[in-house]
Amino acid sequence: MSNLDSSRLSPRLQSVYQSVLDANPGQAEFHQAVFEVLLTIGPIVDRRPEYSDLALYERIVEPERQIMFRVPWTDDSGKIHVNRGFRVEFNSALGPYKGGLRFHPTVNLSIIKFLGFEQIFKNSLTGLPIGGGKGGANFDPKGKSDAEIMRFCQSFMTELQRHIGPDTDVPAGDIGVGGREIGYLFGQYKRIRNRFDAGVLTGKGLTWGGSYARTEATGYGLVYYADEMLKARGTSFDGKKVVVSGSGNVAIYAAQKVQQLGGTVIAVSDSSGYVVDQNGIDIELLKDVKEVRRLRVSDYASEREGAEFVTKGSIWDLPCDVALPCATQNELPVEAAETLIRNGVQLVAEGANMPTTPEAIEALQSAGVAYAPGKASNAGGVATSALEMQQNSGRTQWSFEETDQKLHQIMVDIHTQTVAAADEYGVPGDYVAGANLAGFLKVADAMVAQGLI
Ligand code: NDP
Ligand code: 2IT
Repeated sequence: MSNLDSSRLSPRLQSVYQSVLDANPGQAEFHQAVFEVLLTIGPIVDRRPEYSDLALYERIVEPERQIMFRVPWTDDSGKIHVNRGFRVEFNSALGPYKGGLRFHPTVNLSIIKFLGFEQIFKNSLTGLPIGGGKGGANFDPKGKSDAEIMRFCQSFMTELQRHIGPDTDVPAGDIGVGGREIGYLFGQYKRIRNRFDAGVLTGKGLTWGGSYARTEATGYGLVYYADEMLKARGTSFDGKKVVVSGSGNVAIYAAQKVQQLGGTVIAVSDSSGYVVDQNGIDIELLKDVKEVRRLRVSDYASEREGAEFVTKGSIWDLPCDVALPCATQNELPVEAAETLIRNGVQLVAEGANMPTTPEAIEALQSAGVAYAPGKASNAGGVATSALEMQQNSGRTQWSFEETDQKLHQIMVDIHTQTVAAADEYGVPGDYVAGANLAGFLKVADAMVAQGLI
């Protein structure tokens, strides 16, 4: 990919990137995530010469530990299947490794490493004491019975339990892992370890250690962040047409918060197509279709008058003021960015991790579109996970309102921090650089203070 050309990096960082390419052949997503960070932290190299002397850059791109394991399980007919499980414990400078688990057939080491790498800087931006990690399996939950999901989760945790703990590594959900899976995972951990370690997983049920507002947190946090960006441009969500890709946990609660703030969400999607509903998505129906009945957006369309299910083209073909990609990596390529720009989009904020390709980011930024990278704008989920850990440590539970208020304040603070870092380093308005610079500096300084680790 031409714009991952290392000659664009600061000379000191070119060799770092080359060694990442050499040591991790074929890991395209991991290369992409590392390149984006190295591209934007160039100004630090001269200002902080000690980082070079201490091989800080070389150390931060190498995970502290990578675990891969066999996950055997039987389906309802008794047939045996084998999947591959992962946990990448990337960086513990700021706290226990923290990050979600993804169950999706596309999962591989490159994807888990890109997610774990981004998680380091995202978690740093939250201001809370959490390091970075990620895990998952190449397991496809689609079409599986509850009993099959449970047996898979139990087998996965039978190995994972020896690597995690409330002060060591604290997994949570991501694609394909929600409340149901966290329940089965927690049950198996408790059974093997004989410990009710509430703080070992986040995203738990509300009666057994979960936090209010964790389910809503990533989507709500995304919209709180985007709202700050709009405010900075003298506008708001009121009256805006909004397109949200995906229809999972992040997308549903992003759509709900947009509509609470006066915007209209005209479309959501899944991997088979998108649904257009010019009257505004009916959130209760969407939740019923996706969360309760575990159906598809095509089922939403067939149950909602005036809604249309589309399989041709892309959701980004729809004219809108705000676009919120909330499905998966590289789902918004440069062609889509160009269409959005032509149609007058004002803001793109990422709910998913790395949904916008490098070329698309450049196109949006050069066209003057306000663009927020996921590691800033989707940090509300992991931030609320850290709030869940705080509640677990205190053996207490806060109200929805109190937790949501803390989440809102954290997103406002991340916005302020990213804007300030971009200003300080001479790239005002560049949220990518702002997020990477602010996130990186805190982790790097902690690593310096902790010696050669
Ligand atoms: P869910 O599993 O709840 O939903 C995922 C949604 O994205 C589904 O609509 C799914 O459609 C769609 N999707 C997934 N993979 C693909 C693909 N390869 N192509 C097209 N569509 C796809 O996951 P979440 O909502 O939790 O996660 C969405 C994104 O947000 C991910 O990038 C995740 O890393 C990120 N994120 C999640 C956080 C959280 O707290 N959950 C926190 C921060 C970021 P289909 O059903 O057809 O597969
Ligand atoms: O990408 C993410 O930040 C998440 N999937 C949430 C991680 C967490 O630990 O809550």
